Amino acid sequence: MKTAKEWVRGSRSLCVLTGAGVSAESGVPTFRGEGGLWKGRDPVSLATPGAFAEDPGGVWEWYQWRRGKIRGCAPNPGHLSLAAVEREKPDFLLVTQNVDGLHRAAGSRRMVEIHGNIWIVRCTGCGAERDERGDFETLPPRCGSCGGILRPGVVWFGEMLPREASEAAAEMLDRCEVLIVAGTSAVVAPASGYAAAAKRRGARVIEVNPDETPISGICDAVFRGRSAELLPALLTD
Ligand code: BV8
Ligand code: ZN
Repeated sequence: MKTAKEWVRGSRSLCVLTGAGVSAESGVPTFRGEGGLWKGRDPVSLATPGAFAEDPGGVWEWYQWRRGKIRGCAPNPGHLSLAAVEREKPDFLLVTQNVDGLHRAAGSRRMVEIHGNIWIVRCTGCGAERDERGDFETLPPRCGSCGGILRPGVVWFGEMLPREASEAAAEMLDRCEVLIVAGTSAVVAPASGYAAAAKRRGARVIEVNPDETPISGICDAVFRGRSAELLPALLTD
């Protein structure tokens, strides 16, 4: 831990990639952990444009359930330590796969949400977008101005990542001296390739995860534990 802390402290450009595991200790169910399934259905089969086109109401039931689960959750010390360290680093970017909004709630601003945000709804008709925290009376919800079906503002499987977020992540991966990868099973592309890309370029890669993942083998340091405890340990003196 001492060496890894030195790498982090000594780095000018620090990048952190987070996944659902960073929100687990706030009570947000992860995708692939126990409880990740929903009514026996695999999230990957629900989080697709095809599933939504076929059954927008049914897919919205899942999102409304998830929004309800997340609404009561608060950022944990892992989120807070990431928000704090961004204020100390000249060059910092948090790249999150999480759609729960907890990093922003913790105060993170130098952050890109590469898989979108579950609180944003976007009209499939006129494209109007808004941050909507409440529950919808009827599902699928419809646009007040054009009557089009509203969709969750997240990136589904088979959809491209938001261009700006994706470019900002790529630029940071291209220059960061240290990349910390926390709370991700590293199976979803293109984020699953970020660690190897940074490593190839000479960055030090640190993993924080209780379990082994496909990127564990290429990391310079691996901390097998919980991010709410390990991120503050890594990021604060
Ligand atoms: C793209 C938003 C170009 C939605 C998500 C075949 C056909 C079509 C596509 C593909 C294909 N093969 C591959 C692809 C590409 C596909 C993909 O990777 N599929 C996977 C399933 C193989 N990717 C895409 O489609 C991406 N777009 O590539 O565009 C393209 C276009 C067309 C065709 C091809 C390519 C878009 C991917 C975005 C999908 N959207 N979410 C929603 O939320 O509803 S992904 C979803 O999974 C979440 O965002 C989540 O963040 C992400 C990754 O999961 P994790 O965050 O890692 O969470 P997980 O539960 O898996 O793991 C939790 C980890 O935490 C575990 O390791 C656990 O040990 C750890 N943990 C637990 N507790 C703790 C902890 N760690 C620390 N502390 C703890 N306390
Ligand atoms: Zn509309």
